[in-house]
Amino acid sequence: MTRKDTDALLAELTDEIPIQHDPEFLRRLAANFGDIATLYRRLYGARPDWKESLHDLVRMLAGAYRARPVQLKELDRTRERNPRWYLDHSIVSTMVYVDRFAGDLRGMERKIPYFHELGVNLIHIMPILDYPDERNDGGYAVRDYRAVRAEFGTTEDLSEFARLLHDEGMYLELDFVVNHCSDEHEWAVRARRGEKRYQDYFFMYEDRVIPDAFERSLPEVFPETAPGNFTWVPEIGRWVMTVFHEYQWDLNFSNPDVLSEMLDTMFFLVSLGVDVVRMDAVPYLWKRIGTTSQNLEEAHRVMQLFHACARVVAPGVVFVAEAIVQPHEIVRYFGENEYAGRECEVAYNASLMVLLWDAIATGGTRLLRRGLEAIPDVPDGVTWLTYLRCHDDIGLGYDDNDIRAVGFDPTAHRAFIVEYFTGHYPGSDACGAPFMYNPKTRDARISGTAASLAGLETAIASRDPERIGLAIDRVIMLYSLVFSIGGIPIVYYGDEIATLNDYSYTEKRATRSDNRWMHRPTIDWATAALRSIEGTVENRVFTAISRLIAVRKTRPEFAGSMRVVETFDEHVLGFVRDADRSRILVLANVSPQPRTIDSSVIRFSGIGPDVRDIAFTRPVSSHEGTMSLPPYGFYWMCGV
Ligand code: OTU
Repeated sequence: MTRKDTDALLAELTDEIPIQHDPEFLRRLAANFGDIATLYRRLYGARPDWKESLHDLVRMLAGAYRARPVQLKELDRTRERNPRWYLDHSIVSTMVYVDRFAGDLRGMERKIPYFHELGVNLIHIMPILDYPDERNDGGYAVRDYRAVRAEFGTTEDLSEFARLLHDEGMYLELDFVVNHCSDEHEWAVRARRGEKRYQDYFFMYEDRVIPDAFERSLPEVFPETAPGNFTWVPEIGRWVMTVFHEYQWDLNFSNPDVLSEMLDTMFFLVSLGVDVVRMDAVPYLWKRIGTTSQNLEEAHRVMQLFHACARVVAPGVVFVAEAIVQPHEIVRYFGENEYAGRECEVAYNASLMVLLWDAIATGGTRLLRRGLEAIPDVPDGVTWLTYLRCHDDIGLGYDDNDIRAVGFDPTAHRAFIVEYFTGHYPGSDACGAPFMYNPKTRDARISGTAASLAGLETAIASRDPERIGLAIDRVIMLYSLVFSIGGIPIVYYGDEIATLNDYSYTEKRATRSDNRWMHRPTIDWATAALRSIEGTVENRVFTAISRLIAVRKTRPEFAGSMRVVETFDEHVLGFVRDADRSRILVLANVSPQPRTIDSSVIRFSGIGPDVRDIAFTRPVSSHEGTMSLPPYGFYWMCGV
């Protein structure tokens, strides 16, 4: 639509509906209405009533704006003046399950000093909205988006927690499970009762014709436990689309009522004080027969529309895309062309995550380097979430072409990675478990905590101090890359004290068939207290991680640009990070052997000749033109 068309539409609207005479709302609406109307027409323009439903949407935005608490409106204004607040190098994230970390939301308040001690300040709390007791996918099957699950507290407790975080200069991140809801959600219950309005919120079919047509090209997310993408619902005699588990009903975004309802829901959540919204499973938001129904253009349009509406109601809020897809598809969630930087400001760097683990398995940097060099350009003003572990499995989502380009066979290499991390490869100390092996595609993913995957569990069982030391060094080296390579780093809760796999999930019906629970630990605070006792594993890891975070916060280079440098050793990764007038050179040995490299690397990288290590202020051990790195050793170097 042209500017003239959207202006005319907006004029119609302002005449017709009592938009609150608030200059701020009207200014933001005018600034973003062009995008809103254009996107809306692209998605719903084929419907005869699209203009009326767009009017309804704007009315809803006015209501959401009015309901936004004054102190959050103030925060929005501050962030409008500093729109890049989330790009600051001082932001370091963690993600925690409220119950497993602190019991409930009140308990979370008491953990704020722990967050300070570690140095994290963007707190992602895992799903806490009301969900059923058993069929809940760890909270990703929401029964009521407007209520906190009773065991965690209330929505007031959540707002209070957000307020406390803000007072401490911290931020709150919450999931928005946007693609599906629980089959116990009121919409699903009413659909099952036969109410047409709510049946249209989902994808429902009386026979197998359409489901079969979809199935021909739809992949399976949980092939072992939830094969197929449709579930028979006997009460209404219909097949319902359930791409994830059979109790997670996919919402139908081709129905504008669903869009409006979910937007309204999101505004309710952010009005509680959420700063960062994690958009769960975004690639799946739009479905079309004959496609994989992932990453479709309309899914991007829906997100761009969400973003444009948020710029009107809550411009201080930032979106994270949880799109665990191929590298070239992930970057599209930052927005492209006229929407560059205006879809999601942040995205999980799933590609880098698996490449870090790849470097451990191979003891080399071939694929990691290739992947770093091949990370597609991203728009200005966006950033990555850089992580090693999260609550999900590790999917081997690298690009086959990259694997081939470095001389490996994609199928054989993936099989090797799975063998390595499940501890079946000779010499591997890794202790992970295969997740969702799919015999049709031979695809497997991996579960396990960072420490167990890095070999600590096996090493402790062997009582061999050298092996234990090596495993600890592996974890620390990996985290040193997470903190230095770019993006917002995440410390997955428990990793900072080297938590091992928890096998008790097999004892409970709700978790038994999902081994992702082995890396969703219940923190034992007596064990965590060992972090202050010198020489313990917990102490060695916690001290290093908190130290690296503290150093990162002092160095603006870590928010600057990154460039891979040649080290002439395939076991040593090198890159520089640049601020306006200063540079840091990072070198990391990803292998269990000591490496000696040519010190010209320092000169060629533009720092030096005299350098110092700021990571642990260790002397850089150089000798006659060479420099050595111990097994899994690393330096963050700057000139003196
Ligand atoms: C997400 O993950 C969540 O992180 C999971 O915990 C949920 O189970 C799931 O959504 C359903 O809500 O497939 O293996 O491209 O890969 O959304 C994890 C994105 C997943 C998907 C991702 C999904």
